[in-house]
Amino acid sequence: MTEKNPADNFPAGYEVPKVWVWEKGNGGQFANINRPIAGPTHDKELPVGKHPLQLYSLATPNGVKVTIMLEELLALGHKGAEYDAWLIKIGDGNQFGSGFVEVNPNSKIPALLDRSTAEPTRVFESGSILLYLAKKFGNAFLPEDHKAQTETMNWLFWQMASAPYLGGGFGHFYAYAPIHIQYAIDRFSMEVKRQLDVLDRHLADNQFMAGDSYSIADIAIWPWYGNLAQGKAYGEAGKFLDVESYKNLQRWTAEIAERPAVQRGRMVNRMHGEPSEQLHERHDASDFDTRTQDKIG
Ligand SMILES: N[C@@H](CCC(=O)N[C@@H](CS)C(=O)NCC(=O)O)C(=O)O
Repeated sequence: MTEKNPADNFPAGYEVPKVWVWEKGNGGQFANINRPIAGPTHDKELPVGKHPLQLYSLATPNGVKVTIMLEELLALGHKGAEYDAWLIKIGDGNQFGSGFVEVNPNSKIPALLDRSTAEPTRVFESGSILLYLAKKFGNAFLPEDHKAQTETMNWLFWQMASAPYLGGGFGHFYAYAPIHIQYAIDRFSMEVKRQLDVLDRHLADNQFMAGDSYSIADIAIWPWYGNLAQGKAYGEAGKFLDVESYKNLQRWTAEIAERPAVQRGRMVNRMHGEPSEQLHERHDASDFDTRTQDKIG
């Protein structure tokens, strides 16, 4: 580590202690749920519905990946992809209930329980869930061709590794931190702009992330980078990062936004935005009907 003058630190005079100590409520939007300890905080069974797949989630970008995938599978005619989507309110700490922790020991949404297997199978981490569902339904949205399948995996893993810079880095320090720290905002804006450029250059020569066909790589990337490209993430972040200038990313974002399964998927477990776009829980395909009528009417 380079030598640092405590007077230059923020707050001025702060010296890094030898051992970090948890001080509850260190500020910021998620101070009430952040904790340095894993495991459940309370006993709470998870509800179980009638379908083979039980999803415990919220319509954050990571959650929306899975509901889009399930709606896409149903649109392809895979009846086994019928699902119950239960709401996990992470702001209220539902992810620390004992039942949820049994499905995801990492206490993060989304978490899936597949009850169609001999023993129920738990699946956590959104990338793992997308791959699990693709394989379960005959490599749906996973190209057979060796090169395209490898590209799909490249971009799926790229998304899993890159989005924490966007959300946990840029989004946190731009929108959620209790103070604006120029060093942090500059560092993560630089990285997110670089990521947007990576996508934009790739999409100049490719219709979708893995080439000609829409895949789980698109389903993973769109809820994060498509949302940002549409100016829907972190308040004024779209303008701040000049997302309009990434023309190929804009083309890809708009094309995917047109898909009916994407429009349905982004409504499920949604607690924010227009009430007509929120479907807090989904237990049947008909649950969308009233929302759609509201939108048209
Ligand atoms: N790498 C995980 C990240 C999941 C994640 O960060 N989920 C957030 C919401 S987007 C969450 O549950 N946060 C609650 C918490 O941190 O306590 C995935 O892709 O599934």
